[in-house]
Amino acid sequence: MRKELLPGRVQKEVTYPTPPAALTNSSRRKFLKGSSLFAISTAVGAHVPFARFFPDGLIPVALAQGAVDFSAIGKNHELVVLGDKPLVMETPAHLLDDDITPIEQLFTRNNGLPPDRASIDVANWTLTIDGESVMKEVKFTLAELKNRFRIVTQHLWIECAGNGRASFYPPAKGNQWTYGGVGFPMWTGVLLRDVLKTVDVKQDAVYFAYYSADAHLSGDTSKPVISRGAPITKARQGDVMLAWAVNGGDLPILHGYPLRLVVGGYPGSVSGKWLQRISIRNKVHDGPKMGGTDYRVACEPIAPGEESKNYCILEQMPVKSLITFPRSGIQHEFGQPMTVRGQAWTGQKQVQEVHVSYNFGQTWVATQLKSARNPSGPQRFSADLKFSQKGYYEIWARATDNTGKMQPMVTPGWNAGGYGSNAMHRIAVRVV
Ligand SMILES: Nc1nc2c(c(=O)[nH]1)N[C@H]1C(S)=C(S)[C@@H](COP(=O)(O)O)O[C@H]1N2
Ligand SMILES: [Mo]
Repeated sequence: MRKELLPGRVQKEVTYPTPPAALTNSSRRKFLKGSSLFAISTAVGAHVPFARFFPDGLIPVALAQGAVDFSAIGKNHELVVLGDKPLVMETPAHLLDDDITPIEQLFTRNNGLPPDRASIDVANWTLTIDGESVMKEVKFTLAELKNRFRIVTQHLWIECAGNGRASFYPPAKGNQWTYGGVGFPMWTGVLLRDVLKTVDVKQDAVYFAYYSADAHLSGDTSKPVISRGAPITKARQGDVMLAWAVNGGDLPILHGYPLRLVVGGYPGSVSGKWLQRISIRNKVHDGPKMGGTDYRVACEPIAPGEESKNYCILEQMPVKSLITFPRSGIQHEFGQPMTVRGQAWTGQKQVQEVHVSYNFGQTWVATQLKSARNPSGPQRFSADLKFSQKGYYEIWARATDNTGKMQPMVTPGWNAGGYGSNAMHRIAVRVV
């Protein structure tokens, strides 16, 4: 059993059933067939409210949790599994308290199946640069990338555009990310702009797009699962990397071994993993996950639940922050100052300030905010809070970027895909 104090929703401690440590294949298969209230309840070891509303075959999160062997994939077992096929896991806020997120704590977002690590021949892995807007296709081996270009190491946050989706109402379809679809690792590689300088790019270039080695859930690799990109002007900036290492080691297979894009400030979906090809396009890229409601939001504001006539591609991510210490639910000794810290980031130039409140937003305390190690890097904030009486408190954090935009209290801009939620993070503490 684990006990937790959650902000707002509950005023006293609630107890959740512990998910089963592991679920055998046969019990899982049985569950998938049965999917009855009884089957679900026995599988998670507790009564599941509203189980009758589960569509057939949908695995509740507690079951997916049991379906993942965390140590086999090199992941911290506290990551929360949002789906196991494809594998999607988010990081609880307190596991993002390191300046540089340890790789075993980085969230994972797969759209299909990663290539088999054993099948990857690194010595012969090539990156092809092609497309309507290059005069001549060019290929680079990994060794050529490493030898011919300046190697850089940069601290760049990566955030899934759907991070925060769970807060939309009416609910938005897709992985129900809460706050942890973000991480702050250190990437090593070369700059895409340096590589493009050696390629004959035509004047009419509009967009760059990636193609990768992952497969559809069926195993089909004949067409891409996801192939996204960004305006060519972005490719010319210093925060777009072709990375082969993270936190000083090879990329783990889950995170794109042996090569991936890391596009600073943009939705994580642009940071293509298992990178094989970059196409320089003479139009906005039209690969899978570039159209419909994928990574696109209403151009003009719509009411929640409404349909939009015009969709615009989500580019720079909005300003955001996360309280990474203390952990929600802790008890704090009265009379002692409480250190609050976190991470803040923005798709704009930089985060200008972060404030915290412990009285539901009635007053705000300016935090000490560090500058980023490099452009598009995350920034740490911290503050010491003093409480004048014992009791239940919520700590809220609110970041403001260099354009003057600040995080809203509630989820802004409802959109069908549930993208770009940057509502403030809140934690609950009890001062005793
Ligand atoms: N080839 C490929 N690249 C991909 C994806 C994918 O499914 N296939 N997922 C994207 C999405 S939606 C996100 S949010 C990030 C997640 O990166 P991570 O799993 O390393 O944290 O990878 C992006 N790159
Ligand atoms: Mo994503």
